[in-house]
Amino acid sequence: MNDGTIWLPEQASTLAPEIDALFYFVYWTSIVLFVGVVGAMLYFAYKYRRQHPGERPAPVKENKLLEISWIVIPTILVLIVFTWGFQSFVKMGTAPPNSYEITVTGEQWNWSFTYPNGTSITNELHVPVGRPVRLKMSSSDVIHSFFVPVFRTKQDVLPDRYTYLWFEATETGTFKAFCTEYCGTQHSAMDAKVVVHEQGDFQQWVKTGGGVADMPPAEYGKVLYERQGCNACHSLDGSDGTGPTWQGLYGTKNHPLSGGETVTVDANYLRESILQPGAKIAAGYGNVMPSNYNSLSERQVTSLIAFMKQQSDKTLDSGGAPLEGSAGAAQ
Ligand code: HEC
Ligand SMILES: [Cu+2]
Repeated sequence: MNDGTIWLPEQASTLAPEIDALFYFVYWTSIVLFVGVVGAMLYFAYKYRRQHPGERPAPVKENKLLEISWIVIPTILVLIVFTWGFQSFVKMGTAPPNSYEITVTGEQWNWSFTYPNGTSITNELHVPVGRPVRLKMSSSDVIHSFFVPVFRTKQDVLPDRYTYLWFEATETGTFKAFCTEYCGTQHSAMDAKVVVHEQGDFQQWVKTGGGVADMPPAEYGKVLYERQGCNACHSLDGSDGTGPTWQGLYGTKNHPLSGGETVTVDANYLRESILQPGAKIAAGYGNVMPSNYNSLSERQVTSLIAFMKQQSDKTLDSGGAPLEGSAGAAQ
């Protein structure tokens, strides 16, 4: 394994050594040329400096060999870089036919990943080691760009069309992916964890819907709170964010809404707030909660509510309790 250098991070994909080799070819060629050109310049400046006020330099005559070599050598260098780079470029653009496909959606300011069996997760890309993986990517708002430095792959993610990126991981471990297209206020926070598993562990992970198939609702709700990105806007410790905190939320009577009326925060209110965030707006907040959570499964919504309930010391006598233990399909 290559631990990385001051210029490049460690290599964790089959493409990485090739990309790095080209980078270092350009890098060392540049150093040699820089030292040669600047060295010659300094030497000549010294050697041919004016020795006395009346000195007139002799006229410079052409030198065929010198002139041909400064045309031919750079041309060869440029052609090497072009051919080499073009080969890698074509390779990066052509996923092997046996690739495992994962659907990626970029959205201000989260990445979500969906697997062939419906397992989906936010801000965590889980992949198998030693198997080509192809990402089928699109954006639900502006242009984003998916970049995994240790894999040396980067591709723009556009609204209204699919773009693709593939890699084959060579190392298990946890790495980082970034958004590399400025996409708004929280662009710099739009990153994701890339977890490379052994093949068997990966199969198991996907089969259990990301390791959550048998989790009790409140525990699964906690996982969803992070995976679905609720934590970007809702705190658990009472601090204010883009959205209201969940601390002590469940069971609140006379919870104020933006129109001046109030509600009792029971499971049905929470459910509606998740599935149709625009229906009732909490007083003091904007209508900015994403509306795409209406695609959450029944089990996911129930689990989120169970988790919110756990974050509160209040209870409701009737009608409000989420259905405990209603573990539905694995998702
Ligand atoms: C981009 C920020 C953002 C994200 C992400 C987000 N929310 Fe919200 N949420 C808000 C805002 C802002 C409000 C207050 C306005 C409103 O009621 O729609 C809100 C309100 C709510 C409410 C009602 C709270 C109250 O005090 O009335 C619930 C419940 C809720 N969100 C659940 C969720 C869940 C569950 C998730 C993750 C699956 C989530 N939210 C993700 C911004 C967000
Ligand atoms: Cu982005």
